[in-house]
Amino acid sequence: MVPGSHAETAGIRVPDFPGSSSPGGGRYRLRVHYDSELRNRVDRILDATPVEDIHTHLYDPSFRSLMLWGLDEQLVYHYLVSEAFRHSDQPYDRFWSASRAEQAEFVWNGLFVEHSPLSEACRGVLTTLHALGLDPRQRDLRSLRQWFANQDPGQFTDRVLGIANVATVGMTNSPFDPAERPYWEGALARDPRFFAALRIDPLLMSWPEAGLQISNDGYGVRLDLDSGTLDGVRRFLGDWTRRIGSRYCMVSLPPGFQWPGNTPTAQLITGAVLPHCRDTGQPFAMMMGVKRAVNPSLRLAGDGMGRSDLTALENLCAAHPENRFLVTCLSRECQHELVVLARKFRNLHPFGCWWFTNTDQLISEITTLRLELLGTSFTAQHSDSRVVDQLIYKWGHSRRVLGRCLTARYEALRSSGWVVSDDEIRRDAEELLGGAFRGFCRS
Ligand code: HDL
Ligand code: ZN
Repeated sequence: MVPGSHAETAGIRVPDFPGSSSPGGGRYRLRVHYDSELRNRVDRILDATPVEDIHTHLYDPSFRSLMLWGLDEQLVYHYLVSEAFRHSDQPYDRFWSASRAEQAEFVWNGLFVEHSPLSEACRGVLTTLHALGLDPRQRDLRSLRQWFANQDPGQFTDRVLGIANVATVGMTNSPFDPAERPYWEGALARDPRFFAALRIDPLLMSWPEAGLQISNDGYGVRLDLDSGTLDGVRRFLGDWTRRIGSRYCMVSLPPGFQWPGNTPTAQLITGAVLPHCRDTGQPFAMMMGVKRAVNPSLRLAGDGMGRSDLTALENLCAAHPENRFLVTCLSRECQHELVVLARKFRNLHPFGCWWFTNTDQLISEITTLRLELLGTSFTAQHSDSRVVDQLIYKWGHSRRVLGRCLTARYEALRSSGWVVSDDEIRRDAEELLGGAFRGFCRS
């Protein structure tokens, strides 16, 4: 029994086998202590470990109108919109033509007043309000809104980053987004806590339309993907990488993505994106398994998922050992295969519990899978936040699940005679919450 712990001992009886050596001879008994003292140490260290949030849809405050924050924005988060429609026969268009405040009330009434807010995204709103010192039990949206109305966006952002202990935020920056592009063409007083990531879905998923835009930008690309066009795309990627100071480039891919292949997606990856990443020394991030617009009436909330064929990933990692791949999968069924591929290819770095896998149960399952097969050579989570406030709950919830998973591994180590120090727990936490990513990016 570890001194000072309130451990129940759950012995796992191990059948005697010849040659099993154990203290004092006789039956070797694997004894796993469940120890709240260790769990408290792990949680305390995780809370004190600043996070590098490597993928979000947040913008630094200098992007003004693009930065989303506040209760109404939390409530109209697309995760909650799709959940709210499950309790309503209201025509979709009536919701989309309503004001932000009316949309927020629709969600609030449907998911928080008329039903218990049991989902992860619902609980997230409550965790965030609670951490900000607000009490939602009055069910009084008006008074809650009044509090947010009195906040300054910049100070609010500082407060949220402090509560969530998030040191850096990876943005999603698309040169194909007409709302964002003007900010990059003007003068920006960047917030150093927010780093850029070049998002290239239109390039890879909507050729030749994207080719037309790149051609209009003066890169001399043609619609067929000959060497001149691929060189023009590389120059486009290089110029935007320098312009925004991007740390990696990213794409989300449908379940049917194949590589190698003669699709524009496969040809552009081979002939432009991977050479660009080698030129810049940057990883290529692939988010695999999204089915866009499964229900178009739900707009951003209408995307679905499917199981990806990770043979494409295996082929990419094997054919391009000099490229590095950051990968997350949307399908629960892909997680084990992704981890096994990461054991085979050191140029593959799994990250996060993306979107529909971002639930306590699946974060726990995926994180345990990764710890038990990869140690700490992965990035445990990214928040995918769209509203600044969400950093509080996305990281609060994920730290607790990570704490549970890590504690279980340390308890298993102790039962095998290995006791970790606080410094070692701190080192592991730093790796899992951004250090492994920085090492993988060589940055
Ligand atoms: O493609 C992506 O980056 C996804 O994260 C989508 O933006 C999705 O809408 C989302 O926000 N998931 O969390
Ligand atoms: Zn995202």
